[in-house]
Amino acid sequence: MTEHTQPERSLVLVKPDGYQRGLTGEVLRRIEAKGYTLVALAVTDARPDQLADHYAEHEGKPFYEPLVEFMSSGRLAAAVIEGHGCIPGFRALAGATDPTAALPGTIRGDLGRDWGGSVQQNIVHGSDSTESAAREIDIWFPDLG
Ligand code: DAT
Ligand code: MG
Repeated sequence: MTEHTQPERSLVLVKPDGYQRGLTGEVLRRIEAKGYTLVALAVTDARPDQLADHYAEHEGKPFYEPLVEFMSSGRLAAAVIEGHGCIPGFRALAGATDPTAALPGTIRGDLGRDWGGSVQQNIVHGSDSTESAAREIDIWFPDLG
């Protein structure tokens, strides 16, 4: 079959809650089972400047400070995934932002819950547009072409 469009890339994070709970493999398994390709993978402690860039759109919101604190609370796993439609496709795998509302069958719905904190701990991040993906891939994998 001839491919008519270029595959796109998305930036996925397994957040500190997911990493700490040993769910990195399960998240990556779902990505690969869906058919997307892993093109970069890293386990890292997020630097403050990376989090400031990554979550710039949320600066000033009530959950911003707890969000940055949460994302700094332990190691996370970062991945670049590739495949046609993988930006909305991974968002569908992830499910709704609120893990209580996220549907069973999704990562957040199957594996996440409300822990009573001031920020939602919802296991994964996925880019929400081609522009966000390009920006976020550059934040976490500056050496990736
Ligand atoms: P998403 O991660 O689904 O793209 P987002 O970009 O709107 O969601 O928010 C970034 C993260 O901030 C989200 O994963 C969890 C947290 N968050 C968002 N809205 C929140 C809220 N109203 N209360 C607490 N945490 C929230
Ligand atoms: Mg978002």
